[in-house]
Amino acid sequence: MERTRGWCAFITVLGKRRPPDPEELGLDREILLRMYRLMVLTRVLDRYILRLQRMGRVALYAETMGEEAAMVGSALALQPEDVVFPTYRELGVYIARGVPVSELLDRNLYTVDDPLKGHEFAVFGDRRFNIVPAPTPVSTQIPLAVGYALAFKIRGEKRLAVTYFGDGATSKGDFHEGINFASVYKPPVVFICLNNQYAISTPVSRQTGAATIAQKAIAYGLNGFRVDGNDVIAMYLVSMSVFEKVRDGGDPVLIEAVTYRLGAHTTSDDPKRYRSEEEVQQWMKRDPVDRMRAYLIAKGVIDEEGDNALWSEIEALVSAEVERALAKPGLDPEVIFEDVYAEPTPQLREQIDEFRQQLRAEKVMRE
Ligand SMILES: Cc1ncc(C[n+]2csc(CCOP(=O)(O)OP(=O)(O)O)c2C)c(N)n1
Repeated sequence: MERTRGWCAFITVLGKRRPPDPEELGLDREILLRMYRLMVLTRVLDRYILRLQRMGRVALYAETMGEEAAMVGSALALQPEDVVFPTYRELGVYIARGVPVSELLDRNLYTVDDPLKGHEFAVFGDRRFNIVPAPTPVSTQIPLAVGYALAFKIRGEKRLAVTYFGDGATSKGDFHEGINFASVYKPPVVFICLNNQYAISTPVSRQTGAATIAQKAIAYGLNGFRVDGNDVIAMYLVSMSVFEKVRDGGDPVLIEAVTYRLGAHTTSDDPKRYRSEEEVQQWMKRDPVDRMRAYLIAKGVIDEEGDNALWSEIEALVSAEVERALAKPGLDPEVIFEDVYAEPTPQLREQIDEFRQQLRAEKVMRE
């Protein structure tokens, strides 16, 4: 990896040249298979949640398909004590952090075991995994991550705050305020922009006049790296190197992962209205899961039979978890009032009473 001040480095491990052997990359079979397994798990779960939304069981879902490598590769390079500030789309990050599939389904299906008790659009957050719940407003997690990192620095803790965000978020003040603050106080924070080419219908060419997102770091006196975000190995190696340096007191860094959202923005979106099928097909050829499979087969890490067995195993695992989650009762509607105030305010008590009356009236009407 080239670490140049004032320029972004282009990294393609699996580019046109001969793909390097795992040994040349310093990676063993175990870590390569782990990356692949987590990407496959993310893909299969993502497809299941999408189908559950279409069945009317999930309220709203932001698809991950196409961005698995950028998410899994970077998150696998983190330490458990590092704190992650994701967006609503980072299913691959949650999975790589070790969040069980069952909890992700409880969250999306709002079952009785939903860790966030039905609050908010289906995003995950949990202290056990050092994941801060993703906000719905775009980019507000960025300054929070910087503040968290500053606290680590003041306390002398060797931990990172890592924030994920999209290309669209880089047009918001929060991004500029966060990265500017980080450039002055230099806390241990890493900014990861998942440049999936679109912010809903706005293409990245209408988002910024700059040639890259990575180069925005330069204006703040920081390093920016532009990485092939559909190459899980490149994402992992760059993240490992960057995280290690920042953890050891190096300056904050911006990583731009160049990738593509193969699915819709959310289940409320119709991407056919703003991008061509031809464009999607071009990116399908760079599908990160297919690329990793091709690499592992070419290098003899896995064979066709082993690959089929892995997909079947993961399909069976996710399908069993989906069945279990669907069989669970839903949340008590009243939990929506919990966990906001330690003691409900008088206005909230009034609303709870009104809500109970309404539920009773609905019950009577049903009977
Ligand atoms: C402050 C704010 N403005 C607008 C929206 C509506 N909105 C939701 S997601 C989104 C696009 C975000 O795009 P990007 O940051 O590129 O991330 P992506 O969804 O592509 O992963 C917008 C405009 C919002 N949630 N918050």
